[in-house]
Amino acid sequence: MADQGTSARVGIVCGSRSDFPVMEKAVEMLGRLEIPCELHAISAHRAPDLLFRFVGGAGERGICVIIAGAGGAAHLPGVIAAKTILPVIGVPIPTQVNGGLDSLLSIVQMPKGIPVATVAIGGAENAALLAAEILALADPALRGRLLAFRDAQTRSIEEDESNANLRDDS
Ligand code: RP5
Repeated sequence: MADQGTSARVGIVCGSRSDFPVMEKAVEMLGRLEIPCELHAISAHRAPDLLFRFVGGAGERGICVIIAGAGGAAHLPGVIAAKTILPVIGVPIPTQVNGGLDSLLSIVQMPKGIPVATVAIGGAENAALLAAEILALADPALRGRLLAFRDAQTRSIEEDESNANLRDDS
């Protein structure tokens, strides 16, 4: 478990430490937005009791949103969603056999009544941004940081484009 402090607002869970390279992109994005988070590897299949203990205590510990990444038979986000009404965002982990399409279909096909908001295959940054947008509904300072992130993103594309135009002219 990686822990960025005791006041984590986002819990990031993945099915295996082999998912860390993808899920660390969410940790990085949340750090950039100054949102404390935790990163855990708790398999729904290999350690279900530990997972249920984590989910059961998450809200009381101050976690507001859970990001769950899993690959293959990717049941982790759905199982977490079954045990909490905290918003759950699923990240399909790329796999060697099917490129992550298996993970995507496994995570996105939730039965009605138990939602998981699913991002693109490997889309951990967007999972972090979506978690930030949820938190920003009740956090004006975070809303400001998100708007600044969007502005910087747009400016960077505009600058690249204007530099490319300069090169075309030469
Ligand atoms: C899933 O199985 C994990 O989320 C991971 O993506 C995949 C493979 O896990 P390891 O065999 O690498 O531990 O549960």
